[in-house]
Amino acid sequence: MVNIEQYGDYKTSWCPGCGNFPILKALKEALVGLDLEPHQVLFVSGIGQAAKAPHYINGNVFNGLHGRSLPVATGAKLANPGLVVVVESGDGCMYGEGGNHFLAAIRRNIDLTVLVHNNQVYGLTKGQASPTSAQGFVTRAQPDGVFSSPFNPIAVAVALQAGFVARSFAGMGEHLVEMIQRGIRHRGLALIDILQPCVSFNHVNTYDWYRKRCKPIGPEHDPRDWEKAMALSLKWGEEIPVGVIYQNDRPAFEEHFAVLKEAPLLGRKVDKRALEHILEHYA
Ligand SMILES: Cc1ncc(C[n+]2csc(CCOP(=O)(O)OP(=O)(O)O)c2C)c(N)n1
Ligand code: SF4
Repeated sequence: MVNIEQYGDYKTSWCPGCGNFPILKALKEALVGLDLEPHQVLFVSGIGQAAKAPHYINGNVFNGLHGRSLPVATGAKLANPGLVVVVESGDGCMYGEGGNHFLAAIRRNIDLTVLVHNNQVYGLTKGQASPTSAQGFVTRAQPDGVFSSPFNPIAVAVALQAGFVARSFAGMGEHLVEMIQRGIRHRGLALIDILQPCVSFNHVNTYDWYRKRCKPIGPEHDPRDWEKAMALSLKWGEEIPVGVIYQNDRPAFEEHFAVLKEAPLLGRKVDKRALEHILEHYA
Protein backbone atom coordinates (compact mmCIF):
# COMPACT_ATOMS: atom_id res chain seq x y z
CA MET A 1 0.00 0.00 0.00
CA VAL A 2 1.24 3.47 -0.90
CA ASN A 3 1.34 6.01 1.92
CA ILE A 4 1.41 9.80 1.85
CA GLU A 5 4.95 10.00 3.30
CA GLN A 6 6.26 8.49 0.04
CA TYR A 7 5.20 11.67 -1.72
CA GLY A 8 7.43 13.75 0.57
CA ASP A 9 6.93 16.89 2.64
CA TYR A 10 8.99 19.83 1.42
CA LYS A 11 9.55 23.41 2.48
CA THR A 12 7.93 25.66 -0.14
CA SER A 13 8.40 29.25 -1.24
CA TRP A 14 4.65 29.94 -1.24
CA CYS A 15 3.12 32.66 0.97
CA PRO A 16 1.52 31.36 4.20
CA GLY A 17 -2.18 30.73 3.50
CA CYS A 18 -1.73 30.34 -0.27
CA GLY A 19 -4.35 28.15 -1.94
CA ASN A 20 -1.56 26.10 -3.53
CA PHE A 21 -1.01 24.26 -0.22
CA PRO A 22 -4.40 22.49 -0.08
CA ILE A 23 -4.16 21.68 -3.79
CA LEU A 24 -0.81 19.96 -3.28
CA LYS A 25 -2.21 18.08 -0.28
CA ALA A 26 -5.26 16.97 -2.26
CA LEU A 27 -3.07 15.80 -5.14
CA LYS A 28 -0.98 13.64 -2.80
CA GLU A 29 -4.12 12.21 -1.20
CA ALA A 30 -5.64 11.48 -4.61
CA LEU A 31 -2.54 9.60 -5.76
CA VAL A 32 -2.34 7.63 -2.51
CA GLY A 33 -6.05 6.80 -2.78
CA LEU A 34 -5.45 5.43 -6.29
CA ASP A 35 -2.54 3.38 -4.90
CA LEU A 36 -0.08 4.96 -7.33
CA GLU A 37 3.61 4.95 -6.40
CA PRO A 38 5.62 8.13 -7.05
CA HIS A 39 7.66 6.44 -9.81
CA GLN A 40 4.44 5.73 -11.76
CA VAL A 41 3.64 9.44 -12.08
CA LEU A 42 5.17 12.24 -14.16
CA PHE A 43 4.44 15.83 -13.12
CA VAL A 44 4.92 18.41 -15.86
CA SER A 45 4.72 22.15 -15.36
CA GLY A 46 5.73 25.50 -16.82
CA ILE A 47 6.55 28.64 -14.85
CA GLY A 48 4.72 30.33 -11.99
CA GLN A 49 3.84 29.71 -8.35
CA ALA A 50 1.48 26.85 -9.27
CA ALA A 51 4.10 25.43 -11.61
CA LYS A 52 6.41 24.99 -8.61
CA ALA A 53 4.08 22.37 -7.14
CA PRO A 54 5.97 19.46 -8.79
CA HIS A 55 9.12 20.63 -6.95
CA TYR A 56 7.38 19.79 -3.68
CA ILE A 57 6.27 16.24 -4.39
CA ASN A 58 8.15 13.02 -5.07
CA GLY A 59 7.77 11.60 -8.56
CA ASN A 60 9.18 12.18 -12.04
CA VAL A 61 9.30 15.88 -12.92
CA PHE A 62 9.77 17.97 -16.03
CA ASN A 63 9.68 21.72 -15.46
CA GLY A 64 9.52 23.46 -18.82
CA LEU A 65 9.08 26.94 -20.21
CA HIS A 66 6.20 29.25 -19.37
CA GLY A 67 3.05 27.95 -21.08
CA ARG A 68 4.80 24.93 -22.58
CA SER A 69 3.83 22.13 -20.22
CA LEU A 70 1.33 20.49 -22.59
CA PRO A 71 3.68 19.79 -25.53
CA VAL A 72 6.17 18.19 -23.13
CA ALA A 73 3.46 16.17 -21.44
CA THR A 74 2.14 15.03 -24.84
CA GLY A 75 5.57 13.79 -25.92
CA ALA A 76 6.08 11.96 -22.64
CA LYS A 77 2.67 10.30 -22.80
CA LEU A 78 3.23 9.13 -26.37
CA ALA A 79 6.66 7.74 -25.51
CA ASN A 80 5.41 5.98 -22.41
CA PRO A 81 1.59 5.63 -22.31
CA GLY A 82 1.89 3.64 -19.08
CA LEU A 83 2.84 6.76 -17.12
CA VAL A 84 0.20 8.75 -15.27
CA VAL A 85 0.91 12.28 -16.48
CA VAL A 86 -0.26 15.18 -14.34
CA VAL A 87 0.16 18.71 -15.67
CA GLU A 88 0.23 21.48 -13.06
CA SER A 89 -0.23 25.04 -14.16
CA GLY A 90 -1.37 28.49 -13.20
CA ASP A 91 -4.22 30.13 -15.10
CA GLY A 92 -1.75 32.49 -16.80
CA CYS A 93 0.59 29.69 -17.82
CA MET A 94 -2.21 27.46 -19.18
CA TYR A 95 -4.78 29.86 -20.60
CA GLY A 96 -2.51 32.80 -21.49
CA GLU A 97 1.02 31.87 -22.56
CA GLY A 98 -0.04 28.26 -23.24
CA GLY A 99 -3.44 29.07 -24.71
CA ASN A 100 -2.92 27.49 -28.11
CA HIS A 101 -1.46 24.33 -26.59
CA PHE A 102 -4.53 24.16 -24.36
CA LEU A 103 -6.82 24.15 -27.42
CA ALA A 104 -4.68 21.60 -29.29
CA ALA A 105 -4.46 19.23 -26.33
CA ILE A 106 -8.23 19.27 -25.89
CA ARG A 107 -8.82 18.58 -29.58
CA ARG A 108 -6.29 15.72 -29.55
CA ASN A 109 -7.71 14.33 -26.31
CA ILE A 110 -4.37 13.19 -24.93
CA ASP A 111 -4.65 11.14 -21.75
CA LEU A 112 -3.36 13.83 -19.37
CA THR A 113 -4.73 15.17 -16.10
CA VAL A 114 -4.48 18.94 -16.25
CA LEU A 115 -4.73 20.73 -12.91
CA VAL A 116 -5.04 24.47 -13.30
CA HIS A 117 -4.50 26.39 -10.06
CA ASN A 118 -6.76 29.28 -11.06
CA ASN A 119 -6.08 32.30 -8.83
CA GLN A 120 -7.26 34.79 -11.47
CA VAL A 121 -3.95 36.63 -11.27
CA TYR A 122 -0.26 36.33 -12.17
CA GLY A 123 1.10 35.41 -8.74
CA LEU A 124 4.82 34.87 -9.37
CA THR A 125 5.29 38.18 -11.20
CA LYS A 126 3.50 40.09 -8.42
CA GLY A 127 -0.11 40.42 -9.33
CA GLN A 128 -0.76 41.49 -12.92
CA ALA A 129 -4.12 40.48 -14.40
CA SER A 130 -4.36 37.00 -15.93
CA PRO A 131 -6.74 35.80 -18.68
CA THR A 132 -9.31 34.77 -16.02
CA SER A 133 -9.25 38.06 -14.06
CA ALA A 134 -12.69 39.63 -13.86
CA GLN A 135 -13.46 42.75 -15.86
CA GLY A 136 -12.73 45.76 -13.65
CA PHE A 137 -10.21 43.86 -11.47
CA VAL A 138 -7.70 46.47 -10.27
CA THR A 139 -4.00 45.63 -10.06
CA ARG A 140 -0.84 47.73 -9.91
CA ALA A 141 -0.40 47.07 -13.63
CA GLN A 142 -4.10 47.68 -14.41
CA PRO A 143 -4.90 50.66 -12.11
CA ASP A 144 -8.09 51.48 -14.06
CA GLY A 145 -9.27 47.89 -13.88
CA VAL A 146 -9.11 45.11 -16.47
CA PHE A 147 -10.83 46.07 -19.74
CA SER A 148 -10.95 42.62 -21.40
CA SER A 149 -13.67 40.10 -20.72
CA PRO A 150 -12.43 37.03 -18.81
CA PHE A 151 -11.51 33.76 -20.50
CA ASN A 152 -13.92 30.99 -19.50
CA PRO A 153 -11.81 27.79 -19.57
CA ILE A 154 -14.75 25.55 -18.70
CA ALA A 155 -16.94 26.87 -21.53
CA VAL A 156 -14.07 26.59 -24.03
CA ALA A 157 -13.25 23.03 -22.94
CA VAL A 158 -16.90 21.96 -23.11
CA ALA A 159 -17.35 23.68 -26.50
CA LEU A 160 -14.40 21.67 -27.86
CA GLN A 161 -15.79 18.48 -26.30
CA ALA A 162 -12.87 17.84 -23.98
CA GLY A 163 -12.90 14.33 -22.51
CA PHE A 164 -13.49 15.42 -18.92
CA VAL A 165 -14.16 18.90 -17.58
CA ALA A 166 -14.51 19.66 -13.88
CA ARG A 167 -14.21 22.55 -11.47
CA SER A 168 -13.23 22.42 -7.82
CA PHE A 169 -12.07 24.78 -5.08
CA ALA A 170 -8.90 24.65 -2.97
CA GLY A 171 -11.06 25.05 0.14
CA MET A 172 -13.06 21.87 -0.55
CA GLY A 173 -10.45 19.18 0.17
CA GLU A 174 -12.52 16.03 -0.24
CA HIS A 175 -14.25 17.33 -3.34
CA LEU A 176 -10.92 18.21 -4.89
CA VAL A 177 -9.46 14.77 -4.13
CA GLU A 178 -12.46 13.15 -5.80
CA MET A 179 -12.20 15.37 -8.90
CA ILE A 180 -8.46 14.64 -9.28
CA GLN A 181 -9.05 10.91 -8.92
CA ARG A 182 -11.87 10.93 -11.47
CA GLY A 183 -9.68 12.99 -13.81
CA ILE A 184 -6.78 10.53 -13.51
CA ARG A 185 -9.09 7.55 -14.07
CA HIS A 186 -10.58 9.15 -17.17
CA ARG A 187 -8.90 8.00 -20.40
CA GLY A 188 -8.46 11.19 -22.38
CA LEU A 189 -7.78 14.79 -21.48
CA ALA A 190 -9.11 15.75 -18.06
CA LEU A 191 -9.23 19.43 -17.17
CA ILE A 192 -9.76 20.31 -13.53
CA ASP A 193 -9.95 24.04 -13.07
CA ILE A 194 -9.27 24.65 -9.38
CA LEU A 195 -10.30 27.94 -7.81
CA GLN A 196 -7.25 28.94 -5.78
CA PRO A 197 -7.09 31.96 -3.47
CA CYS A 198 -3.93 34.06 -3.84
CA VAL A 199 -3.72 35.77 -0.45
CA SER A 200 -1.08 38.27 -1.60
CA PHE A 201 -2.39 39.64 -4.90
CA ASN A 202 -6.08 38.81 -5.20
CA HIS A 203 -8.05 40.36 -2.36
CA VAL A 204 -11.39 39.91 -4.12
CA ASN A 205 -11.58 36.14 -4.74
CA THR A 206 -10.76 35.08 -1.18
CA TYR A 207 -11.55 31.81 0.63
CA ASP A 208 -14.71 33.43 2.02
CA TRP A 209 -15.73 34.75 -1.39
CA TYR A 210 -15.52 31.23 -2.86
CA ARG A 211 -17.06 29.50 0.17
CA LYS A 212 -20.18 31.62 -0.21
CA ARG A 213 -20.50 30.83 -3.91
CA CYS A 214 -19.18 27.34 -4.68
CA LYS A 215 -22.07 24.94 -4.95
CA PRO A 216 -21.64 21.23 -5.73
CA ILE A 217 -23.42 20.13 -8.89
CA GLY A 218 -26.30 17.82 -8.02
CA PRO A 219 -27.06 14.34 -9.43
CA GLU A 220 -29.72 15.87 -11.67
CA HIS A 221 -26.95 17.08 -14.01
CA ASP A 222 -25.91 14.52 -16.64
CA PRO A 223 -22.30 15.38 -17.58
CA ARG A 224 -22.74 13.47 -20.85
CA ASP A 225 -25.42 15.93 -21.98
CA TRP A 226 -23.31 18.39 -23.97
CA GLU A 227 -25.97 21.09 -24.30
CA LYS A 228 -26.73 21.10 -20.57
CA ALA A 229 -23.00 21.11 -19.83
CA MET A 230 -22.56 24.08 -22.16
CA ALA A 231 -25.30 25.98 -20.28
CA LEU A 232 -23.78 25.04 -16.91
CA SER A 233 -20.32 26.15 -18.06
CA LEU A 234 -21.61 29.72 -18.42
CA LYS A 235 -22.75 29.93 -14.80
CA TRP A 236 -20.48 32.19 -12.74
CA GLY A 237 -21.25 34.81 -10.13
CA GLU A 238 -23.35 34.52 -7.01
CA GLU A 239 -23.40 30.76 -7.61
CA ILE A 240 -20.40 28.88 -9.00
CA PRO A 241 -21.04 25.21 -9.88
CA VAL A 242 -18.29 22.80 -8.77
CA GLY A 243 -18.07 19.17 -9.86
CA VAL A 244 -17.97 17.28 -13.16
CA ILE A 245 -19.50 19.52 -15.80
CA TYR A 246 -18.86 17.44 -18.92
CA GLN A 247 -17.53 14.00 -19.82
CA ASN A 248 -17.38 11.82 -22.93
CA ASP A 249 -15.71 8.62 -24.07
CA ARG A 250 -14.06 9.60 -27.32
CA PRO A 251 -10.78 7.74 -27.89
CA ALA A 252 -7.62 9.18 -26.41
CA PHE A 253 -5.02 10.54 -28.87
CA GLU A 254 -2.53 7.73 -28.24
CA GLU A 255 -5.14 5.09 -29.14
CA HIS A 256 -4.96 6.16 -32.79
CA PHE A 257 -1.30 5.13 -33.25
CA ALA A 258 -0.84 1.57 -34.51
CA VAL A 259 2.85 1.74 -33.56
CA LEU A 260 1.91 2.18 -29.89
CA LYS A 261 -0.36 -0.86 -29.91
CA GLU A 262 2.68 -3.19 -30.13
CA ALA A 263 4.55 -1.70 -27.15
CA PRO A 264 5.55 1.69 -25.73
CA LEU A 265 8.22 3.58 -27.69
CA LEU A 266 10.20 3.75 -24.48
CA GLY A 267 12.80 1.02 -24.27
CA ARG A 268 12.59 0.01 -27.94
CA LYS A 269 15.86 -0.55 -29.80
CA VAL A 270 16.65 1.63 -32.80
CA ASP A 271 16.54 -0.27 -36.10
CA LYS A 272 19.78 1.14 -37.51
CA ARG A 273 19.19 -0.10 -41.05
CA ALA A 274 15.74 1.44 -41.21
CA LEU A 275 17.12 4.68 -39.78
CA GLU A 276 19.95 4.77 -42.35
CA HIS A 277 17.42 4.16 -45.10
CA ILE A 278 15.34 7.13 -43.95
CA LEU A 279 18.40 9.38 -43.63
CA GLU A 280 19.58 8.40 -47.14
CA HIS A 281 16.14 9.23 -48.46
CA TYR A 282 16.45 12.81 -47.18
CA ALA A 283 20.18 13.26 -47.96
C1 LIG B 1 7.34 33.56 -22.21
C2 LIG B 1 7.31 34.16 -20.83
N1 LIG B 1 6.54 35.23 -20.61
C3 LIG B 1 6.49 35.78 -19.38
C4 LIG B 1 7.23 35.26 -18.36
C5 LIG B 1 7.16 35.90 -17.00
N2 LIG B 1 6.29 35.17 -16.11
C6 LIG B 1 6.77 34.23 -15.26
S1 LIG B 1 5.59 33.58 -14.27
C7 LIG B 1 4.40 34.56 -14.99
C8 LIG B 1 2.97 34.55 -14.53
C9 LIG B 1 2.55 33.31 -13.82
O1 LIG B 1 1.17 33.38 -13.56
P1 LIG B 1 0.29 32.10 -13.49
O2 LIG B 1 0.60 31.16 -14.61
O3 LIG B 1 -1.13 32.51 -13.37
O4 LIG B 1 0.80 31.36 -12.18
P2 LIG B 1 0.83 31.78 -10.65
O5 LIG B 1 2.19 32.37 -10.39
O6 LIG B 1 -0.28 32.76 -10.40
O7 LIG B 1 0.62 30.49 -9.94
C10 LIG B 1 4.93 35.37 -15.98
C11 LIG B 1 4.16 36.33 -16.79
C12 LIG B 1 8.02 34.12 -18.63
N3 LIG B 1 8.72 33.51 -17.67
N4 LIG B 1 8.07 33.60 -19.87
S1 SF4 C 1 1.77 35.20 -4.56
FE1 SF4 C 1 -0.25 34.28 -4.42
S2 SF4 C 1 -0.12 32.40 -5.65
FE2 SF4 C 1 1.97 33.07 -5.19
S3 SF4 C 1 2.54 31.95 -3.35
FE3 SF4 C 1 1.76 33.94 -2.70
S4 SF4 C 1 -0.42 33.59 -2.30
FE4 SF4 C 1 0.32 31.87 -3.52
